[in-house]
Amino acid sequence: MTITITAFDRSPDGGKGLARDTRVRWALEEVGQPYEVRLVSFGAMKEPAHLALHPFGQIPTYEEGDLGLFETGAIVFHIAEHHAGLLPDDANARARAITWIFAALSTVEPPILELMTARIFEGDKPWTAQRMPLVLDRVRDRLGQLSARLGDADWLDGAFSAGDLMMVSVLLRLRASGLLDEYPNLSAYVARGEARPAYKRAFDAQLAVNKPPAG
Ligand SMILES: N[C@@H](CCC(=O)N[C@@H](CS)C(=O)NCC(=O)O)C(=O)O
Repeated sequence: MTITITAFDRSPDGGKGLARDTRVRWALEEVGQPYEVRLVSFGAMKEPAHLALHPFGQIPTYEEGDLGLFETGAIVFHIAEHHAGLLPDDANARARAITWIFAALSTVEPPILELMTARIFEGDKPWTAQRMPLVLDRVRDRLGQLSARLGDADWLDGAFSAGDLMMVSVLLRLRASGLLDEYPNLSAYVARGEARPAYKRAFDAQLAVNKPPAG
């Protein structure tokens, strides 16, 4: 059955791979599943046809036969459950890998998104300068804890898993801030993720859509 995902017809990041279709592409590349991409504009995302698939009018979505999914956590989990390569066979190790998907999305990503919001959407507000140290502290708290847990391991719990895929995807959003560089083991962890051939294929596929025109 054909898998179709949605992505921005033009990502606001200009192809840096930060739009969330990249993590879904990455998961599909890791498990070797071909997929098609339907590109949608910001306008089309708020139209009834897309809202029927994604109640919040966002990308990415995932369609396969009768199944329609939204939320990258659910999509990556679904891919990992149905294809070998992203979750260990051992039941406990599998549960722990799934836990890292949740941790990435519900514990690590929120303060990072808060930082993005403060910088990008609220940068011109009079209270931002006062708020920023608090926002940065919250990100550093999480990074410090994650860094301590990772230690000198390559991945969060044994072999690379969907949990690492999600955590690396979330951390990549910090690259431009320089904050990751304060935690060399996390920087190296993210670099290991980016070095995976499947990540590179996913990144290149989104770049082909979003690359700014030459000149
Ligand atoms: N929690 C959602 C977030 C989805 C999301 O924020 N998508 C962004 C692109 S990365 C989007 O569609 N933004 C446009 C909008 O919200 O109007 C997920 O993980 O799938």
